[in-house]
Amino acid sequence: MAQSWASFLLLALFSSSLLVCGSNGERVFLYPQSQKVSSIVSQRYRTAYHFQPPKNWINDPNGPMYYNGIYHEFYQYNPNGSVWGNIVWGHSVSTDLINWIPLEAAIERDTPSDINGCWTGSATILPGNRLVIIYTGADPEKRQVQNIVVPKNLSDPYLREWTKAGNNPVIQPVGPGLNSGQFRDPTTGWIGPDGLWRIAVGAELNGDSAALLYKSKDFLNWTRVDHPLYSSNSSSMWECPDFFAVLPGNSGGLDLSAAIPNAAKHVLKMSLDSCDKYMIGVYDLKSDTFIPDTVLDDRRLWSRIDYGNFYASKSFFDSKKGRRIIWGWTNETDSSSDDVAKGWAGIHAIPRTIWLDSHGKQLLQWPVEEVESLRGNEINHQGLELKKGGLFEIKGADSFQADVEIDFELTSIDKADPFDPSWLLDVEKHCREAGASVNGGIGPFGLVVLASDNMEEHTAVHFRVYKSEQKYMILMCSDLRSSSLRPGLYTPAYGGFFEYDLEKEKKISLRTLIDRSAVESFGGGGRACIMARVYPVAVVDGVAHMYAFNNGSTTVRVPQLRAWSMRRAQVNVKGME
Ligand code: DQQ
Repeated sequence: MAQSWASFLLLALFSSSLLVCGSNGERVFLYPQSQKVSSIVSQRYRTAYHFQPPKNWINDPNGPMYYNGIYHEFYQYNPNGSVWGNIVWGHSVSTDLINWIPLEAAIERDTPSDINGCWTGSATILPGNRLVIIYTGADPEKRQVQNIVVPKNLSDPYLREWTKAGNNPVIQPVGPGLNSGQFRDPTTGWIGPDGLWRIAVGAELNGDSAALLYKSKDFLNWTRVDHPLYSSNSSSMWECPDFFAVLPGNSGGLDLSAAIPNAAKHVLKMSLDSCDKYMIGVYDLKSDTFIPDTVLDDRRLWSRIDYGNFYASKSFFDSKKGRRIIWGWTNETDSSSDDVAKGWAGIHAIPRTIWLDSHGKQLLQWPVEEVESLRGNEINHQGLELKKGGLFEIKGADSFQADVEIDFELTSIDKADPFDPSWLLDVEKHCREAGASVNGGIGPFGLVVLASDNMEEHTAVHFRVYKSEQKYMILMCSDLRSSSLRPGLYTPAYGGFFEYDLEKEKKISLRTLIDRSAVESFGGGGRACIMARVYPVAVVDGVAHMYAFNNGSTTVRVPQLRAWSMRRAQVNVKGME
């Protein structure tokens, strides 16, 4: 049943494209000039169930919330084009987090305190079900200030219109050590034991990165606390801080403004280096500071929310289902001129439930259950075995729009190769070296998606198992290097490691959501997530193949493989409003 991976590589060698060694010894594909490369403008790259506006540029998710029965998603939006600029707050509403109704922009650049941009911010539900949004404005001098808006008409279920506070900006970029051009992205508010509201704002403070702490009685008049919530000299600025509480081993969410159980931990998420990182620790009420459980000076070692293309994320407590949900922005990885030609750029990842593992060390994420409403017929295979070189084609689902769940069970863990901690400093480099066709003791095994007939184009999402002293470390890679024959794309081999109790668990799961140009993967039950964008050209006009594979020496069983075609969601379809 399973074919060999090697036979496909041979086919690729003798097909219209040519696999050769690059100057650094890497394997690269050359393809004849005559090969037709489809235009990037094709609607085939536009996602069918990820969040995006009808057109133009989108970046950070802003102020996500559930309020009076409606989910709101705001977003950084350029009303004039498909590159970053002229930023206002786009606005959409939903009852299920998957189908969205587009509305008029909620916050526009029409006052001195936001004339140069209405940047990222957060929503807070105040006692008495009152609602407030605090966001960053870029003022005429391009200083960053914090502004307030409130709904104009609370009887409008969609909250279409918003009124700016008369005393905006409510926070000026002043105070010792503060860089007025690096002071933005206020968090959702929370109440301290003194009954005062608190928010954190991302900043550069004396050259260090900081989540600055502000206090207020009424959410309108704010005072900077004399110390930050947390700061670090390992980096120089944090964008989009997010601060929330989680209970170890409990997938339910917590509302930061409600009573927080003693056993809870706190999470500080920060956006830097084009990725979202986090620390787990405690919020010390006495000192009003966040104290991380572990402090790592080298920020390359900080935990990641996602190892791929996922930035500026923001979470909220969903009181409808008692869970915490995180949204992140995923950029295009084509060129700006491609985006201008397409007329759109940027999507949001599928909203994910986020919680803390029972050891209190690692955040886990899983696509919200509502996305399963898009699943069509189920393809189900059980009891497969993938020997070394094994390749099993998954047929019968729409390979451009699919949800695939595979459990991999190891027949032995004896052959795990030794783990080298230096790989943690540059996991992408390790994913490049230990690619999908490079044999290991256990792995690589995983999933190949959007593969052309002869594999000259494909995206591989795979695992390898390493033994590290008393524990096992799992490498998860999402390798985009062969995802497209089109030149000029950003095609890294993303990767991350997670610890796993293999003796207890035995199985390693992979879930991948394929949505035309999005490949969003969740490994080990959500311990490692990798969001990626791909623009295949050889498969778009034809058939794309999808395979489970194993190129490791240890045979891998697949007790269960399920795949579904995914229906198109109603995402901001014009005329719905
Ligand atoms: N995007 C916003 C800023 C934020 C950045 C501007 C992060 O507020 O720091 O569009 O992507």
